[in-house]
Amino acid sequence: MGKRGRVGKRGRRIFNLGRGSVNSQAKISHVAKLNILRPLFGFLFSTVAAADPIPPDMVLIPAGTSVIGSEQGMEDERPVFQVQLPDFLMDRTPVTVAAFGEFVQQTRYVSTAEQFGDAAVMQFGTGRWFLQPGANWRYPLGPDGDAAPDDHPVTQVSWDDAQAYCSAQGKRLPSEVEWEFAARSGHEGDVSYAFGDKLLKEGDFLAGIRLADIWQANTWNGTFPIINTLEDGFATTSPVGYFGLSPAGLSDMAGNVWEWTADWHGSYAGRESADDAPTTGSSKVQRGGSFLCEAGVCHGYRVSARSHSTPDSSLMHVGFRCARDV
Ligand SMILES: [Ca+2]
Repeated sequence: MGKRGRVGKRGRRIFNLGRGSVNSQAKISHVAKLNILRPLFGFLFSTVAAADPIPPDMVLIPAGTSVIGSEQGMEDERPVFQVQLPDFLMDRTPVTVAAFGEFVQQTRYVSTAEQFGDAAVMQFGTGRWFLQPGANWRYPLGPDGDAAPDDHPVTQVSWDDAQAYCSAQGKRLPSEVEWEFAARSGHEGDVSYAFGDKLLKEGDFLAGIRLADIWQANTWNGTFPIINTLEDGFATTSPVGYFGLSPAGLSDMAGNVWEWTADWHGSYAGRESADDAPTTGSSKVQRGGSFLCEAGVCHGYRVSARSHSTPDSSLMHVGFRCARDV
């Protein structure tokens, strides 16, 4: 997995920044418990352990049926269709900077942004996107910006980078349908966000006084792209797991960073199952919204919202998580 050649010609790097930027644009593994029981059950244990395929950093998404899309959503979220999926596993959180760094150290992988020497950064205040020289997964805003914190989702990674990482872990990127299915998992009926229907959770009472409401996602607070009031506490990325856990046990499925999926972006017209995603295209779907999404502009952190970019795009508000068959 050494250094690859430059991906295409620079002029072909067309950033479809999608709504996220134009607008700018559990199961706990039983392995630990079983290790305690190992001396007691000897041979029997080995049989039980082999039957438990869920690593601690992943969640089992149970098989079932679900609607995909929203008739109230943007044009590319319609028409709604239904899918049936088997059990599968999803990473609990987006891949962190530390985890990606470990992968780079082990494989000497060189990311797309490092090959090009730049990556896409949005100018706060104007919403203008530009290719920032020296921006990459280590320094998402460029060499003069802060280093990416270890426990934040890795950004400035292309679809190709995401694919390479997941493959090295024996995993894969989730399909677009799997991503939405997982976001909806654990909810009865329709739901707005992976963590529920309310972006603000009412604060608890302390000594008879109700504390401030709690944000459930890292989004854009205020008027995009001019004013970010930072009510949720973060101007860019936030630590994984900090915001709104879904009933299925997944964090950061709304806000923080958009997440690459395996699929090409295309219309839902004619879709009838999980198996008929487009086989070709120019851009790959991202899901989940980001810290740049304001509800009045893109509202990209809804379960059905979609964005997309060319596979060699590296952006300051896009990361990924991996999935795996059971
Ligand atoms: Ca924020």
